[in-house]
Amino acid sequence: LCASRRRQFDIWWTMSACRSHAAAMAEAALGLGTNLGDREAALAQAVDLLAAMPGIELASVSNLYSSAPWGVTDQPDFLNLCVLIETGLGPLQLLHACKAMEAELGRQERLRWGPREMDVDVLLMQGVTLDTETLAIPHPRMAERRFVLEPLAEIAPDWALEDGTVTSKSAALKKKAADQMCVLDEAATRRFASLRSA
Ligand code: X6L
Ligand code: MG
Ligand code: MG
Repeated sequence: LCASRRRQFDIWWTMSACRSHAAAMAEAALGLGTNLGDREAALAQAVDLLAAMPGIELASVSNLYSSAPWGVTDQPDFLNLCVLIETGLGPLQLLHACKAMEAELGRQERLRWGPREMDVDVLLMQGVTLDTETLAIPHPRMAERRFVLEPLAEIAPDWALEDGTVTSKSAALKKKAADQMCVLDEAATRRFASLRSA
C-alpha cells in the first residue's frame, strides 16, 4: 500500500469505528499548529477534514495566531488556532482521528518538539479527565502556552480549567506565558477563510 492509500485507510477506519457507537455528543476543544510548508493551506485542509468526519461536528473555529516557537526555540514561527467540536467519539477515538489528520497532512517523524507540518492536540473534553501514557485530558501543559490560551479564549471563554479559572480570565496563566510571542494574524486569518473548502 502506498503511503497516501494507507492514510486514507486510517481515516476510513477511524470513521467506521465511530459509526458503530451511538455515544452521546460531547463538546471538545482541539489545538492545531504548524510551522512547515504552506501553513495556512494546511490549517484550512485540517479544519475541512475535521468537519467531514462522521461523529464530529464543527462548532467554532478561532482566528489564526502567529506564535514564536516554544520549547525548542530554534525553528520557524508557528501558526496556531483552536477549534470547538461536538463529538460522539470517545477520547481515544478522538486522539486517533487527530493522528490520522496529522498523517493526511504529511506530518513526518522528527525530533520531539521539533518542526512539524501539522500538530493536532486534544485540549479539553466535556466531562473527561484522564491521565494515561497515551493521552491526558485536559492537556497537562496547555495553561503554560499562550498559543493555546489566546485562541481558546476566543471560542471557549467560559470553559473552566483545572484550577477553576476560565480560559478568558486566566490572567495568572497568561502572565506566566507572557514572554511568549503570540499575536492575532489578521491577514493569515482572511486567507485561511478563503482557502477553506476551496
Ligand atoms: C521547558 C521545556 C519549557 C520544554 C518549555 C514548551 C516543550 C512547549 C514543548 C518546554 C516546552 C512545547 C508549538 C510550539 C511546540 C506550537 C508554538 C510544545 C510542543 N508546539 N510553539 N512548540 N506553537 N508557538 O504549536 O508545545 S512543541
Ligand atoms: Mg502540540
Ligand atoms: Mg501533538
